[in-house]
Amino acid sequence: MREQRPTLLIVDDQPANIHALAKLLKDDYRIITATNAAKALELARREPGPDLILLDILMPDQDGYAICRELKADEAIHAIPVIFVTALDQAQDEAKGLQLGAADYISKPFNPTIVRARVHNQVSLKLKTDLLEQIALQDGLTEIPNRRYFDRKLAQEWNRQSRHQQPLSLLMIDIDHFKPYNDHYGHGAGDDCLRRVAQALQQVPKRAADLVARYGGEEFVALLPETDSIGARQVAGRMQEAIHALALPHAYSPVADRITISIGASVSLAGQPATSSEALKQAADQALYQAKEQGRNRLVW
Ligand code: GH3
Ligand code: MG
Ligand code: MG
Ligand code: MG
Repeated sequence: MREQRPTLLIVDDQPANIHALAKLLKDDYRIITATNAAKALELARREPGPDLILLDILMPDQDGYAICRELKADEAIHAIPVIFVTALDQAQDEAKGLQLGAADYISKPFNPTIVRARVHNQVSLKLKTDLLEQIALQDGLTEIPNRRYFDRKLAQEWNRQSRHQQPLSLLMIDIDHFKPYNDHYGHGAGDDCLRRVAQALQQVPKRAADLVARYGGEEFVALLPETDSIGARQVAGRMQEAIHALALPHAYSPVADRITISIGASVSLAGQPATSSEALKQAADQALYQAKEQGRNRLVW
């Protein structure tokens, strides 16, 4: 479990400087430290990443400006705020640091109370931003990832699998005859059903990189990186079984006595010229349409 205190990464080539800052901040934060650029970047990239980086400028191998530039150029870590803590006290040094994207700049010798206050302010802002991001990417009803998150992941995985020549599978999942369910059992029961289906679907894929999201309404998607059609078929089959096992009664469905799903699947094959992630989505959508046409409660490729 993640420790409750926010994490600070202190980067300085001189252990005595690290010690002075750590002493000042250790009661309120979990402290991790690095004395060179390579270690600093490694710790910044390790999950869960730091909530703030205190960065020295004058260091023998790679200076703090260069580290900051690298942090800000990497999409995965560019949102971690950086405060320079440095002996350089000229306006042009500070200007350079801020222009590189640092959140703040503290020159030495520092006032301990001011350092604590500046660190606190930047960490509060970071935690608020994290929370907003989490809310923006989660579906409010089912609490699984939403379409915005899915679209972002699809773009990332599409680029990755094209580079590494790996298959990428996509499942579009739609609840059958959900309108009559809502009409007869009520909207509240419909919402409950969506939550239970979402939870059940989310538990099916096993790999960390697999993603299940609510695409909209009563439609869900599963993104399965490095998964070919054999693997995706297994996942789809287990999803059908999981929803069957939920046994949510649906007396107004012409296809079964309970809630069922239709699944349209598509795979982008390793080694074949990639078309686009949009085409992958359209193929799954087309397959889903056919699954509905052919009588629902089934998987179509
Ligand atoms: P099909 O088997 O062809 O998919 O039929 P269907 O009735 O499931 O499809 P249709 O698109 O006609 O209806 C979807 C229904 O899903 C209509 C809408 O009221 C319901 N729905 C969409 N979003 C929500 C939601 O957030 N909560 C609830 N309760 N119902 C929703
Ligand atoms: Mg130094
Ligand atoms: Mg439907
Ligand atoms: Mg639908």
